[in-house]
Amino acid sequence: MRGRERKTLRVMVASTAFGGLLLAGLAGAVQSAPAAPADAESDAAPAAPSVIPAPVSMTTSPNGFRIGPDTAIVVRGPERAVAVGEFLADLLRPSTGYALPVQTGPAANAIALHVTSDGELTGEAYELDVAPGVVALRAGTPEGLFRAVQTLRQLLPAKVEHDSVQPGPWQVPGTHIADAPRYQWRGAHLDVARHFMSVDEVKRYIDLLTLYKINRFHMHLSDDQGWRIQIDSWPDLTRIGGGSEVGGGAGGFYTKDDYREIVDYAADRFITLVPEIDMPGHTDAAETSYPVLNSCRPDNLPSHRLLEGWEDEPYYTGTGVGFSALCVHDPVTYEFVDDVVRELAAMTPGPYIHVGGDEAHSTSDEDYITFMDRVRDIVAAHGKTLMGWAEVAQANPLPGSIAQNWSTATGNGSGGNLARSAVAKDMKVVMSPANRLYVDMKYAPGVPPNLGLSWAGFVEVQRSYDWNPGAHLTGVTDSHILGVEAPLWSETVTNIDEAEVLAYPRLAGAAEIGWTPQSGRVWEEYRVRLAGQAERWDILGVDFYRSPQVPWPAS
Ligand code: TNX
Repeated sequence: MRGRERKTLRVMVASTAFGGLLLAGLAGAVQSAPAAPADAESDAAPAAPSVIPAPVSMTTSPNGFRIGPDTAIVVRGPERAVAVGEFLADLLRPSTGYALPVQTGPAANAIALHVTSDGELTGEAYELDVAPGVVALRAGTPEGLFRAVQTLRQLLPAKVEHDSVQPGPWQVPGTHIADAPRYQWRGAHLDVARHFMSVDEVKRYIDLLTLYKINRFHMHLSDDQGWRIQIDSWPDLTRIGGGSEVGGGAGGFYTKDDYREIVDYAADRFITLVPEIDMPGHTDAAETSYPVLNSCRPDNLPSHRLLEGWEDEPYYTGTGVGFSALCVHDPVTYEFVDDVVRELAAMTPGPYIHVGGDEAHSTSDEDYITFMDRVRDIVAAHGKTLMGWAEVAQANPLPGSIAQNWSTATGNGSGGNLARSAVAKDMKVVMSPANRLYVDMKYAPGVPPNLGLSWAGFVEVQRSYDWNPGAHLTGVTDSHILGVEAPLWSETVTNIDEAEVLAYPRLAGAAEIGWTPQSGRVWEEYRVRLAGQAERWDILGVDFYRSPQVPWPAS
C-alpha cells in the first residue's frame, strides 16, 4: 500500500467523552480514505502506517508533520512525563541526528507531550493528533503518554529504529487517534530457569515488549533445572542451584542488584515485573541445594536422584516434569517459603508474587490444598497479591488473587474447570491457553527447526491471533478476565535470539489481543499490518519467523 492510496483503519467509535467509548462495530476493517490530490504538499505521508496493537480509533488526513532540525519535545506534566519525553528523544536522536531538546517552554515545531487532568483520559488511555507544525500526545498519566509514544514510533518510518544517522525525511502522517486498552494485563512470560538468560538478554526482550505496549513481564525464576534469584537467607539456592540448566550448561543466576536492574528497566517502560517461584512441584534445584528440604524422601535425597538414570547425577538437566516436590508436612518448608517470599517481595515493587503451582504430580490433592493455603497466608503477610497457574484454584486463594489459565480447553471443556473454580472463588483470570498463546509451541511440523515443543499442537500465526479471550471458556468472561499473557518456556531455547524466533511474530498478536477491542481485530487486515513490522524487525535484528500466512515484503 504505497503512495497516495492511503487507507484509514477505523473502528467506528461514538463517544461524547473519551472515557465512555461506544464501539459501534467494525465497518470494514480497512476503509479507503479519499486519495490525496496529485499536488499534495510534500508533507503527505508516504505509506499507510501499520500500528500494532491497532488503536481503538484512528483516522488519517492528507497532511502530516515532519520532524526536523528545529523540532523540540515539549512536555507539560509531572517529572515522570519529562522522563517519557527523554525516552522519546533517546529513541529519535540516533537515527535523525537532530538535537531534539526536551523542554517545558513552547516551540515552533513541537512534539507536545501533555498530561491532562481533565478527567476524560485515565490510566493508559491517550489521544494522538498529528497535523502540520505539531504532534500532540495527550494522556491522563505518564503511563498513557508512554503508550502514545509507542504509537508515534510506529507512525514513523521503520528506519527510525536504526542506531546511526539515516537520511530523512522524518514524516509522520496526519492522524487522529483515540486509544485505550481492552485489558489491564498484557503480559509476556520468560522462562529463565530451563535456560538462563543474562540481564542484557532480558533487557533486549523487554525492549521489544515495549514497542507493543505490553505491560507485565513475568519471569519464571525457579524450576527443576535451576534456581535463578539470589536469596540471602538461603545462599546455596544460587551457589548450588544456580549452576545448572537443561542440557547440562553452566546456568547462572541474578544477584539482587541484577534483579533490581531488570525491575527498574521494566518500570522505566511502565512494565510491571511479576516474579515466579514455582512450588510445591518444579523444585528439584532447591532440593539439590538444600538436603533439609528432602525430609520426606528416602535417604533425604533430592527428587531427581530417585529417578531412573539420574541416581548419580548432581543436577537434573532433563525436561521431564512432575517428579519433584516440597515436603508439605515439614515445618522447614514454610520457613523456606516465607524467607524466599519475604526477600522476593522486598525487592519487587509490583504487587504480585507468582507461586507457580502447576504440574504438582508428586503431591496429593489434599496436600496441595494444605500447602497452597499456607502459601496464600505467607504471600498476604508480605503484602503481595498471589498469582499462580490455574491449579491454585483447587485450594482457597483470597478473592482478587489471580489464576493463569494454560489449558487448551474451550467452551465447556473440562480443562476449563480450574478457571471456572477460580471465578467461583472470586479470583481473576489471566488467559494463556497453550494452543493459542504459548509461544514455545512450534509453528508447524519442523518449524522452526530444533526449537519449540508441540504438546499443545502447532500454533501458526493466525491460530495464535484469531480467538477471543472473553468468549473462550464458558463461564469465564471479560468481567473475570484481567487480560492475556504469552509464555515462552525455554526447554529448547538457549538464548534470546532463539527466543525471538519463537516469539515473533506471535507476541505482537498477543499484544493486540490484549489491547484492541475484539470488534477491531480482523485477521485479514491484521496480517497486512503484521507484514508492515518486517522492516522494523529487520533493522532491530529480530530473527522473526516469516510465516507463509503473512504477506511479508520481499526481503
Ligand atoms: C507446561 S504450562 C509447563 C511447563 C513447561 C511447558 C512447556 C505450565 C504451567 N507448565 O513446565 O515448560 O509446559 O510448554
